[in-house]
Amino acid sequence: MHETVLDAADRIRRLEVQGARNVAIAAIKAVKAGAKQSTARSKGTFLKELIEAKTVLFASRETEPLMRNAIRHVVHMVETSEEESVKELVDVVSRVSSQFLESLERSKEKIADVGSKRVSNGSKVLTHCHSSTVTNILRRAKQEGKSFEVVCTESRPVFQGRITAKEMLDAGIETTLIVDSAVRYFMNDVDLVVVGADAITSEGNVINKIGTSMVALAAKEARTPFYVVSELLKFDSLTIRGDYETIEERSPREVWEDAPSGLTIRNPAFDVTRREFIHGIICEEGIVSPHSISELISRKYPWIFEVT
Ligand code: RUB
Repeated sequence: MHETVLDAADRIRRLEVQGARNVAIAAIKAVKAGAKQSTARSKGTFLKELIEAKTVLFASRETEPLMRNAIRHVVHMVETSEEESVKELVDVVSRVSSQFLESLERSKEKIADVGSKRVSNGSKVLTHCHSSTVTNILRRAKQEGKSFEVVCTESRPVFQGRITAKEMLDAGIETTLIVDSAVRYFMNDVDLVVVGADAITSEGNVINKIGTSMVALAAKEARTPFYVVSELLKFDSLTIRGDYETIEERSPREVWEDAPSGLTIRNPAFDVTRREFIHGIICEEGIVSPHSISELISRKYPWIFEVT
């Protein structure tokens, strides 16, 4: 196994790289760099190395379909390539990876074009955790000259909300940080909730940082619009076949480093927000209903249902 891949998997596991997009980007760059270091002499050995890289990266974080879709796509393109020489196959990995990264970048900008329109002047926007797609929308709205405030949750146990808060302050946006349990307390002051996504299921439910479903509940009670921003490629195609998205459970030490012995600590990283709580999914195709997400994905990315 190439060091580059092991190192990327390790950084992803330790949350040095966080957020679904960044995880997928780091993984695909590692696959690309790993392929360049390959000493394989045949297509078979090269593919074996790629599959090993896929296994290690998939295991680094369980609830990351964008990363899985990216890597599956690259592997599939190599498998179905007519090229036989390793040198040519390395070029295939390189080209397909770069195209994937470019299309991710385009999606991010399209999402910002659409999402920033929902941020109105003088409004207050609440977000949970740190989503680079959400912060990109908010930065865009600011660049468009809008004046608005952001409220971010700290996002226990590892405080990704602080990343959001710093990014917002750097963008010159008035920002308030709250503890996660204060969401309902502030919900009536908020005009809009925008959160990211790690996974979208075939039923249109969304999986995001633990606590997102409670934010959605509070938003529904207060009649505050709740939007999810996500690239369509966060769709988990296995959910259409009946599989459940696995929810990653992280170390109890993240919650309490020197907890008393005998105490059970549970630390799920994500939860499921059901589609009836979601006003819309802001994606590269515009704002869509979670009900129509499967159909849209099968039209835009049919390959997603074919690769395993
Ligand atoms: C991050 C998180 C983010 C999504 C979307 O969790 O839940 O909301 O990953 O992020 P963690 P992005 O910090 O555990 O990875 O929009 O950047 O893909």
